[in-house]
Amino acid sequence: MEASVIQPSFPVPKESSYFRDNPPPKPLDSHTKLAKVFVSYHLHSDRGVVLVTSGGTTVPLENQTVRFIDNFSAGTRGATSAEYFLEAGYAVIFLHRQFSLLPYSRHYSHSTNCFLDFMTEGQNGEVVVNPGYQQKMLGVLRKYNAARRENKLLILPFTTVTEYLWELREIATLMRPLGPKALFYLAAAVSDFFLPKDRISEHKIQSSENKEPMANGSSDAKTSGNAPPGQGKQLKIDLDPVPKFLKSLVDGWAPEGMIVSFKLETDPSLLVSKAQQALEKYSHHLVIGNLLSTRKYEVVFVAPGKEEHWIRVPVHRRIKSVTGARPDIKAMKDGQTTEQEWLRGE
Ligand code: PAZ
Repeated sequence: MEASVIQPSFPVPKESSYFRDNPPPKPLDSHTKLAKVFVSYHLHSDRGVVLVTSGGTTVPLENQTVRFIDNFSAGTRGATSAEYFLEAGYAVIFLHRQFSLLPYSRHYSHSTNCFLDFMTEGQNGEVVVNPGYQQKMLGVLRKYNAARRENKLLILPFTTVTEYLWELREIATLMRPLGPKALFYLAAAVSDFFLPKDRISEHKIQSSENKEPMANGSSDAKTSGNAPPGQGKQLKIDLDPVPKFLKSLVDGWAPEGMIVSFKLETDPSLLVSKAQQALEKYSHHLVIGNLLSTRKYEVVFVAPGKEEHWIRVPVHRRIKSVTGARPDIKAMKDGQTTEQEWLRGE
């Protein structure tokens, strides 16, 4: 099946109609309850509360979703930053793409090692941590346990862009009483486009030439196209623009909070100007720009009235990771994912 995406040319829908037309995710109520209890718990402490968003959102192409469009993000930035926020004394609400990296467990999940490689059999047939990993794992475990003991980490998942936006609006609104103690650190990679509820097919989009009606009774004209005889039909997806929620966040949902957004680009010549444009458009506090190819070791801070400021991991630290003798997580530094990613320059 060949897919071509036609970019929309009509006006961006308003926030209210987005929420009216795209229903909330099923777990929103339970997530809201958890977030409410969490925020109340920290409300009268000196502690800041940060909402860290992490991972990429999906745009489902079918209601019973077989295919979806995804946004790039492993969750490394978000999960790693969450750990640093916790160490700095913040309470963290970690709103992440389900199954992406999580604070603390990220050191052992999604790596080239199977988690069983971290274990070995003890003298009495018990499972113990491999001596080579003991020291680091103890450090990670202690930090993880401290965060749990002090009720400083709330982990909530999303998958689709609509789920993300519902969750963001709900949590931000709940965080309003925190005033300037609320920090928003928006590292998630959020789709700019979505397929509205009224145009999404219920069942799996068919690639054959049958002109069967869809289960909802409609024709599949929205997602079909002509094809040369004897070939599967093309898939044409007509996406709507996602409303610019950063504006709603800054002006309405979290007017007193500090808001840090991220900007990911692939063209180096666009990065700083796009970050500046975002700052001008939404009037928030900081945009952290990064390029897909170098995001592991350099970012640029763009803040109102300030010169752009680059932060780079020193070259010797990068080289150390890449040339680490053993292809396992011991050769990795905080904030990096797999050694293979480093070797690929990702
Ligand atoms: O999750 P990750 O570490 O693989 O990537 C992080 C990131 C590049 C998604 C993040 O730093 C970022 O730039 N987020 C915003 C993406 C955007 O412009 O939509």
